[in-house]
Amino acid sequence: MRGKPLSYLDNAATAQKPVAVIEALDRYYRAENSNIHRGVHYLSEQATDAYEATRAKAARFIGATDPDEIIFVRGATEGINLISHGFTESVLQPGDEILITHMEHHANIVPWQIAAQKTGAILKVVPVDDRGVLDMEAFEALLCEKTKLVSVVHVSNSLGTINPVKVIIDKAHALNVPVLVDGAQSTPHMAADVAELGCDFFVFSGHKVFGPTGIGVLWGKREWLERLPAYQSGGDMIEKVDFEGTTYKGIPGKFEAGTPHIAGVIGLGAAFDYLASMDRVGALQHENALLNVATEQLLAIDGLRIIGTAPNKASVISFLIDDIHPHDIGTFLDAGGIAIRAGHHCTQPLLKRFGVPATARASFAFYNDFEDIERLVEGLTKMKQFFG
Ligand code: C6P
Repeated sequence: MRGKPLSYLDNAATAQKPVAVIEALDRYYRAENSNIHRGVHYLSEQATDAYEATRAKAARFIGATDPDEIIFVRGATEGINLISHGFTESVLQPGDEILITHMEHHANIVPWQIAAQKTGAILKVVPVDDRGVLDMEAFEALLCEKTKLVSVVHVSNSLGTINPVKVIIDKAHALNVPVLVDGAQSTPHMAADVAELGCDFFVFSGHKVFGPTGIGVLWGKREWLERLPAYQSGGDMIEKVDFEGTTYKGIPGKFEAGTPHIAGVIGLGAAFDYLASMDRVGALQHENALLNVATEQLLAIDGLRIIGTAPNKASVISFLIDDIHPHDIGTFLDAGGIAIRAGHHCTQPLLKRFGVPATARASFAFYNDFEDIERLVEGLTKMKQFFG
């Protein structure tokens, strides 16, 4: 990178891809390219089998038992949009409430704002404290019989906070309120188990779990997916079309209109295989060690302030140094081959809550090492000297 070795510390934005994923994409396009569910020929059968095999792998990846409850979408964003569309069409009424938190990504705010505008429902927001921990007393106070859905992020992309989603789900279910969990930032680090969590919907993006971009997963409980209307319509999602009317396939087909991202699904399948062959508990321990060492060494830099100091965190560190603009921090580090993200991380309301328009963010994956941290700290020290 710019003549320097690379320290890739922007894993929360997207992860690097294992060779197995790149080879699966290459093999599909080179030797197996074909459309699915349509052809009677060999290639189409092969592609269909590989596509459907990934559905079963996706179910195993998140502890779901029924592969039909897996819907392939473009990513976490589209998964949430699919559910918000369904709730707009068939659940929400004027005066109903949708409960989200102050630490949501825009992908889990804007779709609900639109749903509220269209239906007359009201968006309620659970506050966070100065460490970036959810205010659970406020959550309990806001949760009521008017709440029609709780939609909450599992791990904050800006702060790293790991939210107590199991507690949230249990409390919501006690009032018969369904819960959507945004697993975009939890799935890269820890094994999510929807059966154990008991949530009603779970979304994540393929590119953050070492798979291709443009593909992701929405999981929903069968009863919910059967109840919600189709999101898009067209080929492949129908059972029978007549000019007088159309009948739709059952799940998952009902939600997968048109030719899907077949290569993406196959590549994602290779990412699931890769992760299944890994010691994920060991990987998480390594990431936690990186988080602890990086936190300690960054805090030793004079003028550095970490935004997001929850006791239970994933390996994401947002920080500021003196009054140096985060974009300048990012640009300076980039010149030394260190890739971080700078900006609002698609969480403007959250950063406003902390009184800052942007932060610099270093986020780790299992393939990062302690040398990456040394280089980061060295880069920031040089930057401080540079800016005087
Ligand atoms: N966060 C980040 O740098 P998509 O773009 O659909 O793959 O994922 C959206 C999304 C939803 N929820 C959370 C918690 C996320 O972190 C993201 C994506 C990236 O933090 C890109 S903004």
